[in-house]
Amino acid sequence: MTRFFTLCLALTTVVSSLVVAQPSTVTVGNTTLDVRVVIQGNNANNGIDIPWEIQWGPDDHIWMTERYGRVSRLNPETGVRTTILDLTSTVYDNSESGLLGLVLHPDFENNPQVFLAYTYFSGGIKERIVRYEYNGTTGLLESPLTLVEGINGNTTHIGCRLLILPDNTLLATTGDYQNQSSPQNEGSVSGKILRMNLDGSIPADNPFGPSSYLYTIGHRNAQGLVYAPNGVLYSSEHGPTTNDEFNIIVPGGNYGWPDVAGFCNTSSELSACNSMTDYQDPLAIWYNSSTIAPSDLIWYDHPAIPEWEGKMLMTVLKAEHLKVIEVDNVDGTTVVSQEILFNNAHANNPTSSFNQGTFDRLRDICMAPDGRVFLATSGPSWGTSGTFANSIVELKNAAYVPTGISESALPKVQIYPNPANGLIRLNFDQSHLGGTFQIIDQLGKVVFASAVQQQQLELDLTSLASGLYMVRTTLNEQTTHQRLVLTQ
Ligand SMILES: [Ca+2]
Ligand SMILES: [Ca+2]
Ligand SMILES: [Ca+2]
Repeated sequence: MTRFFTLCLALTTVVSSLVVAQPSTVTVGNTTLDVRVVIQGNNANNGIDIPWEIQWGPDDHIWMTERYGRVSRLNPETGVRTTILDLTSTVYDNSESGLLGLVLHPDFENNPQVFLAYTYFSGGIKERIVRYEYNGTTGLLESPLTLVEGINGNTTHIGCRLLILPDNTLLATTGDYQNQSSPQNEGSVSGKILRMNLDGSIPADNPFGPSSYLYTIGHRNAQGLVYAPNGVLYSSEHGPTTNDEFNIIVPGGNYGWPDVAGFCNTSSELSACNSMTDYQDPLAIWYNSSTIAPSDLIWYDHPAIPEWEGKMLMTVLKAEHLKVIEVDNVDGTTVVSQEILFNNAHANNPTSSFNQGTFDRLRDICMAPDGRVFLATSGPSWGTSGTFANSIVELKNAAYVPTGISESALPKVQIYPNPANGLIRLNFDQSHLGGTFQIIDQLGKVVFASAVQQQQLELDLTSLASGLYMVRTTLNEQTTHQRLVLTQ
């Protein structure tokens, strides 16, 4: 018994030493943001392993990859994480490789598809891009369709950021896989950004021809992509020992690597980039004396945190900060301001301060439709799983009051019973008459819609699957939402 307690004490000590204390608030300009840890742990069993991609889904959950091979839906309110795909036996997970990119179909309600990028081993380290179907009944990713595979990989320099453009084509970054002859070789898909249709076929208008996946060439290892509301596609890219890059991605562009690093500004670089077709210089570089390791990019387009509205937010690994990037509002082709947040030491000395960030290494970011921001953190060091704490952290301006349409102006609908086993009665307020109501499933799909013509309505919903639904009532552009739980 004594040995048992000793063991428990030892385990408790090890685990608690890996749990990182986050501040309860952080300040951004005049705005105070509340900090809340949604989930934290140092391995897959006690929380989360290294989270690589987080994206907000239409089900108001965070969809997340962990590098060792798990895909999850994370409830951002409760921290409950649900595995929707276990790829641990398929993924090759070593150093920076593993299960990395994830993106949801932009019209997820009608096309519940999830795209993943990961490394696997087949006569060498390779990379694969796969499409899955999300089954809302089983809560699992099913029916994988391989879009592209056999892309040369390595334990580092493997890209894997995914983005879907407004024309419903999928972009995937690939790294040079430590092979510097690949990025300028148009016969290789490594060191590139690839563009494909959502079934893996090649778009007819691809810039290197209808039989080439290539969208842009000359990349070392780009791991940030955002399509901004100004119609410009921005990218972050890891540089070698200096010269991390912030680029505008144009189809057919050559981004210079390995002949040009950062700006084309040395004599050998100038002769190289002058001989390239459609060479593209970066908008900004970080820094001349070291690298910062830039990662995910989002465009923050919400008034909840006014200091960030209309700017890009970029997570930074090595230099442990969140970078706020503002571009001009004419055509978005120049950087007009940059700010380093959550690492005062680095902000005061951007060329030499590391490992002093408030949240440690910041790998990924997403935002909720109400303006909250979520960060994926990965400990204080570049290392393997199990050696540091990872977390998903919420940043929220609690003082923000939404303006415009008032949610509370419309009275609630009474729903009986709730939870229900299929038969429900809705009691509408007199003021609802003439409006409409909808029942919406977890994927945002409208499963029932009707006008409000009478105050009491009985509905038979036994044909719907068990689960959480939303009853949405709308009148004169005012809307109210209520939860409905079906337990069939
Ligand atoms: Ca993200
Ligand atoms: Ca470049
Ligand atoms: Ca240079």
